[in-house]
Amino acid sequence: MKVAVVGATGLVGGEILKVLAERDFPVTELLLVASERSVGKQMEFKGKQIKVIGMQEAIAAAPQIAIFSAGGSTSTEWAPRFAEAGIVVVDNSSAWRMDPSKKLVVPEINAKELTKEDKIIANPNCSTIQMVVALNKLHEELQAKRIVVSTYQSVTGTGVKAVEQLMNERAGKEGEKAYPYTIDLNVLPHIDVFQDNGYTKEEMKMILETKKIMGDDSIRVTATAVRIPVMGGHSESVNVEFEKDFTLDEVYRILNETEGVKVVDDVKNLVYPMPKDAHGKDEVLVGRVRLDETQPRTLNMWIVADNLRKGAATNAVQIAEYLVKEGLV
Ligand code: A2P
Ligand code: 11C
Repeated sequence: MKVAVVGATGLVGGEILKVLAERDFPVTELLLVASERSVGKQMEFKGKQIKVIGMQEAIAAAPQIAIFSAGGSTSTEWAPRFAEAGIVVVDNSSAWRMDPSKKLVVPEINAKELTKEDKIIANPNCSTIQMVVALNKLHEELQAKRIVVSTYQSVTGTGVKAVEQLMNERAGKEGEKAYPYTIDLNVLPHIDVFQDNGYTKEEMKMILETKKIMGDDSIRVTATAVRIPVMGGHSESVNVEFEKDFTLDEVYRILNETEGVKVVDDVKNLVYPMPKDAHGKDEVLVGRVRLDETQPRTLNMWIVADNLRKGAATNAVQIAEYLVKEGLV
């Protein structure tokens, strides 16, 4: 496969290169693509130096697959141009996710929906991916009615500039700011832009994308998305009410059978998921599983994953792997 990584110089782009190499994705030629600012820069893939190219040059080189992680406006402008040239785009941005004509894919859940007609495939938001990976099988067996989620999100979700802001603040240095306030030793109840309804766009992504991926509009979802001065992964406190009755043993059985989930839950020995442990891993870690004692058929759980891996790069590469395996590209 001739593969292009668009946004190769970014945080997610770098992780995509790592994941392609680790999983031995069948790459015959790799095109590293970024903005004009980076054209000519050298980057390494599997021990080889590769020169970064621009968008037009990438289309002319005719890759079969392009994995985009260069922000929404770049995707809005360029993904259709790649698709028109016959290149299948797996897009990490929010540009196409809620477009009814585009599939929003978490391979463990709904890759089967993909066909040869899908030329732009959307990769969900990181905080949505880890939640639906943990909840989908529970939903299939117990029918989720309502989900209340609060997130604790790593600065890596914002990109290179935010990591630099945190590091500069820690070192007492001046520098560019990715956030409107200090992030070190602080918490910002604000991720992405505020909408007219008072929610942020990140919160609305979790609400809308969850229903689309699970293919069920009847699930009620509400979210509060929060940025914390942490690297390595996003954490989520999730309260979920089900239609059907269950025991905690059944919940553990379902979670243990869920593809992509690792149960990390032994509070007697102080074992629970933390971003530090999720960092660099592809699994979604689930712990602190317990009954909500205030109402029946309701569960509390704590879900942690590396937002740059399963939340972005790994999920996108898994979509590409599925396309190759099923001969859709
Ligand atoms: P560049 O490094 O040349 O700016 P992050 O979110 O981690 O900051 O990364 C964003 C990625 O998207 C980078 O690789 C960046 O390239 C790329 N990018 C930003 N704008 C464009 C654009 N207009 N065309 C192509 N790539 C872009
Ligand atoms: C964050 N979830 O942590 C965001 C990053 O829509 O793909 C990913 C934004 C997106 O800030």
